[in-house]
Amino acid sequence: KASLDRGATEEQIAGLQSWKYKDVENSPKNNEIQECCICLAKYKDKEEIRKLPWDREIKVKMMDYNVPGGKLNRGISVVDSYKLLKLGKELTDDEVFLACSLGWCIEWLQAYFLVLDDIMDGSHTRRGQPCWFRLPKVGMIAVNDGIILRNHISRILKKHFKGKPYYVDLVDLFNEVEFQTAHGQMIDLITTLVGEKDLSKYSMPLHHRIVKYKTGYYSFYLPVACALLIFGENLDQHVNVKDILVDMGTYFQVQDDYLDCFGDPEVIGKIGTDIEDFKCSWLVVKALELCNEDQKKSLYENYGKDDPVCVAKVKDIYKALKLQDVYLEYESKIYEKIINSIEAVPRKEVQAVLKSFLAKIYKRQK
Ligand code: DMA
Ligand code: MG
Ligand code: MG
Ligand code: MG
Repeated sequence: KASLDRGATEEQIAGLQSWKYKDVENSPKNNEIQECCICLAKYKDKEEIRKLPWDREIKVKMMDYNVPGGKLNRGISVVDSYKLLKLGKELTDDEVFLACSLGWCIEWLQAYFLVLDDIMDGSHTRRGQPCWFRLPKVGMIAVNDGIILRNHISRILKKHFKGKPYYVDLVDLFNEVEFQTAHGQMIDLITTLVGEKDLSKYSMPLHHRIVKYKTGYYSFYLPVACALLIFGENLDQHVNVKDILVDMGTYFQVQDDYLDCFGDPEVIGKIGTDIEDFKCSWLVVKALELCNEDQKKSLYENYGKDDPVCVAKVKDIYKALKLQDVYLEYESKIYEKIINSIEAVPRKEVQAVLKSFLAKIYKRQK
């Protein structure tokens, strides 16, 4: 697929989609219907879904609304990485199922982070539809929905991985990565505290620290680490791989910051709020580095205000500073740097995993 918006290839998508996200929660491999286990595959026609207890039906809607609709890059990368580690050897049905389960676990994790992130960022749309908490019947119930989404992960892991030699490492990995992400989110949020809106504290090192934690670990390290674990590797021996993936995550979040302002909402599926939210975005940090005194004064006056006139003034400064060109230059430089570090990794199959992931995001438009 050579389309401009990048992302995974049809074949890579088919890899993850050989199992639907709900199937891993209640697969034919484990037929007992548990209190909280929902398998929509069972309820194909609308008549049957009406017969469901209403609480369960609402929960199915919540999951359908939040889990499956993204680019699925993270989930797909588990399956794709695992295949590459296997050097193209045909996977057994069981292996495909395990890789898909972990892929979907990451998509559940992503759904959980996004439901809560959108509340905290006061966002309006996500994946081309209103943010979950914006639905009149949802509101702050979305906080608990986020918790439910997260709880499913532990259950999927228990259901399909308990008894595997790497089970403890897997649970520990998800816990650790959630810890890193929540702390990244914490720094992201406390830098924007009302009453302390002071642009002078924004710098590249602060930006780097935020994005490394809020994005790098769960979006890039986690999918590859999952694949390495089911392949039987010891994660302690892949510290260099982790560092490269966290760098890739930093690059990915710079793209996210850029697209928040310059992306097409129709394509990215969300309306940017970084300027209104006083976020420590890559764009504002770059602007502060490059601006003159007048522009600096205007940035201080207009950044972080929920007013379209102020937002437009900030965007005008970004354009005057040619941040679009600065970004393109950053993108080619960082790409080259990451490729070089990938080529220093000893094992060719691990290099292939990293290159495949990088290809999914390079020059992405969404
Ligand atoms: C997202 O940061 C980080 C997490 C952990 C969801 P963000 O708020 O910039 O993401 P988005 O632009 O998708 O709201
Ligand atoms: Mg957000
Ligand atoms: Mg956020
Ligand atoms: Mg963003």
